Amino acid sequence: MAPNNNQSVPPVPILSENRHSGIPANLADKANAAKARVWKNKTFSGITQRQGELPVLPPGIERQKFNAAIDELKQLLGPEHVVINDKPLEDGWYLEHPNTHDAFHLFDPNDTVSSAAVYPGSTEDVVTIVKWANRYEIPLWPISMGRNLGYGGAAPRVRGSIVVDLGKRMNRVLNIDPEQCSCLVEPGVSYYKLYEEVKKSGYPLMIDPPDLGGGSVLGNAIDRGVGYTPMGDHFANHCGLEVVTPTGEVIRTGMGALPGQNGADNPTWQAFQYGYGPYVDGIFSQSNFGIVTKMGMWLMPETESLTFMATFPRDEDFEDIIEIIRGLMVRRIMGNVPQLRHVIQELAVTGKNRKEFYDGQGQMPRDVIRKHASKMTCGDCGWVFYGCLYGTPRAIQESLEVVKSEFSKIPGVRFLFPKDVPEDHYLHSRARVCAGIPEIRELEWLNWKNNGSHLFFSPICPTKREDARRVIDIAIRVHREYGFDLFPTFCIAPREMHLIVNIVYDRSSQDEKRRAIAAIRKMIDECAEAGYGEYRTHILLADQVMHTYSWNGKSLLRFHEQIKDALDPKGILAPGRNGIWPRKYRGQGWELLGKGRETSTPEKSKL
Ligand code: EUG
Repeated sequence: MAPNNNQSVPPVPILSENRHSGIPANLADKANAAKARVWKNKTFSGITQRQGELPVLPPGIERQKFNAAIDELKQLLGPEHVVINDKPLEDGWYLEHPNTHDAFHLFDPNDTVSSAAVYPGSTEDVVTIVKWANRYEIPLWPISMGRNLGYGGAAPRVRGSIVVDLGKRMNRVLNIDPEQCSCLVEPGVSYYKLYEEVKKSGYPLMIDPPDLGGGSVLGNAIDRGVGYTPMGDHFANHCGLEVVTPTGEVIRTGMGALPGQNGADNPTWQAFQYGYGPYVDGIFSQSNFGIVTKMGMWLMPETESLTFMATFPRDEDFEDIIEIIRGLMVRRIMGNVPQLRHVIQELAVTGKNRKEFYDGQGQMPRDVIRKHASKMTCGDCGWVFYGCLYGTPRAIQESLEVVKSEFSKIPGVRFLFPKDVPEDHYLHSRARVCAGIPEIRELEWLNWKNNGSHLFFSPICPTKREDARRVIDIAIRVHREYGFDLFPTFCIAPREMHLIVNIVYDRSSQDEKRRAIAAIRKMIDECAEAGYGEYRTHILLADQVMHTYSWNGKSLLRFHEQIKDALDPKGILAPGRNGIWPRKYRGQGWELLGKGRETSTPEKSKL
């Protein structure tokens, strides 16, 4: 297909213009510029034509039955709220992401596609949809915002599932409580939107955004995503859920189960996480056990912060850096989620194509990275640390002294503060994220390749020198073998680290897609053998990851399956999500456990 570099780039949707998934007006210029850079690196249309009869049907559902079911759903919800997926598949971009398939496909884009999208406007609508799905045994795939890029986007694991797009019509911030420092949100509230609503409220509160602000606050928390302030563990800082179960009951967790006076919400729903009895919130995170329609989230009282960057000269400083960081973090001298990145990411986050640095095939050689880094703000170094200190100006200065003296044990360390770096340096964007202001900068890595797409490899390891070395060595070796540049980011907590490896590939290339998936499969296996597992993964790798959590003959997976079968006897809710399959799918080849086939669907299934 012809490149469309000369075409003008359509402007991004704006949040205030009634687009829940849009960009705030004040970030629109940045977003349009970022999009233009991506368009410059586009060498194919990003639109995939469809094959065969449409829409793609869910397994075991005949077309006549499907059409009758859809007619009924249209009657139940209003025809305008049910949309059949029968158009060409447009990959779009971050702000115009599709809810029809995975924009960053690893297989054929036609593989993990939905049959339709349905847009509920209320919890009652969600109940209606769930009961309808049980009647017809049609699988549902709920999404909040449907971003989750690098992990499958909005795509359903089972072809032909109906995407329940919660965010489009359920996107209100229902409450902000300035005394309890909390809020109550619906699935369609992005970090961009929550930030704007908090600002509008005038209350002195801060939110905790992840690297990109377009994701759903609710969706990110229940997928156990991470941000960078002291409240960076999003699931740990949620408080209270409203959930529609797979058979259409509505429950509220924690204190929400105790009715407030005269029918009001319970006044401690967003204040005390546990309520009474078993703490069930956990089973609605990274699962297919319920559809979360409301979530409470704690907010941080506004505070001063100082974001800084420290560069360490040698790649081999790595283990010593990790030890020092742990010491600072377990003592809570650093109380947020700092990042440690390899210097190559300073090149990538400029938004330039790798060709501008290096025009050879395979990995960019270390001396080429060095040559370019030497001319940049970071200078010739191995690792770059982005941290942030919080509190009163005095407390910040005191902590900074300790951080400086600890890091100075590594010869050649350099500290840089926002005032020291050019206006377009990434440190400023980091400082905003750490101060609770959602950003869009992190997307720049995608320009590394033409038609840049990414896949996250996200293992957890202890914040300790030997473990960190073992995990990074696996990533180094496998990336070398498969010819990908290695982009490691450690998101660090006191006791463990999330290593996020961003595999950037050209999605117009079958070969790159195959190598990306082969590389991640190998890293998952090798890490598991060494005792390290992923905290989150792409929908097509969920089975492999879930099966690495195999202690005592995979007894935990069997426990999940028991819960699944009890809660969802018809197996309608997000089959295969997080590697959990309903009974009727099990043992028929749905599980994607290793290399081999390049489709999500088994050849023979009795469904
Ligand atoms: C990032 C962090 C994540 C994740 C995906 C991306 C950040 C990349 C800590 O979790 O899951 C710079």
